[in-house]
Amino acid sequence: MKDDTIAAIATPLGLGGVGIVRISGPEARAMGAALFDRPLGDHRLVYGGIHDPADGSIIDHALGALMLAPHTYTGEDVVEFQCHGGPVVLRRALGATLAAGARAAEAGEFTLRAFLNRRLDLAQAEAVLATIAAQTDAAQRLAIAGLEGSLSRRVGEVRRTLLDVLAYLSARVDFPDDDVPPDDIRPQLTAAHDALARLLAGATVGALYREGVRTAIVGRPNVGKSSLLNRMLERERAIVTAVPGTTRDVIEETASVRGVPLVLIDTAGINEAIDPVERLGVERSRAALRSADLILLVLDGSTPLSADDRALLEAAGERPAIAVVNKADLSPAFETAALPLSAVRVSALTGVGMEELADAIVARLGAHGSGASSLEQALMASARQVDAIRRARLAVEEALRGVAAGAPEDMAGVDLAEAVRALGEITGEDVTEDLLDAIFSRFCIGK
Ligand SMILES: Nc1nc2c(ncn2[C@@H]2O[C@H](COP(=O)(O)OP(=O)(O)OP(=O)(O)O)[C@@H](O)[C@H]2O)c(=O)[nH]1
Ligand SMILES: [Mg+2]
Repeated sequence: MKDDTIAAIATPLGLGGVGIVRISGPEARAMGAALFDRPLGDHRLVYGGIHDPADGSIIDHALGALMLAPHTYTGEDVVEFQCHGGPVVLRRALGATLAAGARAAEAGEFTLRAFLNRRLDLAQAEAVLATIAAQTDAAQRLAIAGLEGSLSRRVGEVRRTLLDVLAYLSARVDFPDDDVPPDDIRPQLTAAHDALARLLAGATVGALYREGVRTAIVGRPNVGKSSLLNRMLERERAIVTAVPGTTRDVIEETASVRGVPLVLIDTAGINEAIDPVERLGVERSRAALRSADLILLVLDGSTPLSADDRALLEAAGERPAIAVVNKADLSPAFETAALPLSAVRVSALTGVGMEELADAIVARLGAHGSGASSLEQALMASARQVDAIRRARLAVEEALRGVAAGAPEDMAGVDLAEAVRALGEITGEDVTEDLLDAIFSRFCIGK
């Protein structure tokens, strides 16, 4: 654990009403006192001037706050200066703290210290990141639940159950005679397994909210892909014209569908393009079709299916896809029932069918029910956390199989220890330096 004093600008570097310089560590109090011309009071805001220690000139008029350990974000003494929110002011104020002996903080270092000082567990620290990164209301609500410990609590319960079983198993090994009566560990293991399966389901839904769903809008030229994008964004983002081949490059924008952030990727219409620019665009839409998490295959419902449409339907059939049969305001030229994908009739022009499309998307993603009820089961979890839960569940499954097959009890112990370790990676009881680096380097500087 580093015990030096760190400082950073904690607010974004632009023009703003207020910008904050944050100092944390054993010397924070002394440094704050050296830079500020009024005495700082614990958990009080004091108005005063920040001085340049080099020449004594005044850098800014600011509010200074001293927060004494342990009741601070990092668990250390913290000083914050609320300056005027300009990049030059803030750089000079930060420079003064560095001149006074602070070290420039690395990305996520304040939150890392909060974790190391047990102000937060690891799952909560990751929830801090998710709270900042949240792109929709629903994602942000999930992240705050995580910050309040929803994931930690549920993972912790399972971990404790498994530790109890492990304790029992090692007692049986150490005192093989009558002291510890034989007990059936299967009910506890089954309960743990079911709890992990529920966690995994919730985390999988949560991951959708957190990471967003990369959604490619594909189809042949002029079927209304860009119109659909604009309709889903509720603004005129992409150019729409009656000329086929309007969209030539890939456009990416995030829309919220029942609270799930969809990263919509509008692409060039797919056909056998001759024009080299158009052909490049077509290549990109093919790539999007292959790599997206979800495909919205747009068809023009007012004209019969073409060979291009059929080829696309076939390609999309192997991927998570929905057929969006557009131009429902015109008279239909084919039946949707015959399509090989689940299909929704919409009109990007009038907005008809957009609710049904949202239902179909949410159902397709497995985020069942209305936004609210799927949110109740959802847990904000990162890919790393989902992976750890999955490993724990596999290990418990393995232990159950062994017990059922009559394997010696201490064999189950090996699997259970593995499960306990995987769960400990989530809350932070079992983490390596590398893992911490990987997690906290994704934070911004000053957090
Ligand atoms: N009647 C009707 N026309 C539509 C609808 N959606 C789009 N259009 C029209 O279809 C034409 C093509 O729309 P775009 O959204 O540019 O189609 P696109 O698929 O993005 O076309 P490219 O970018 O050229 O591949 C425009 O004239 C739109 O006004 C709809 O629901 N109903
Ligand atoms: Mg277009």
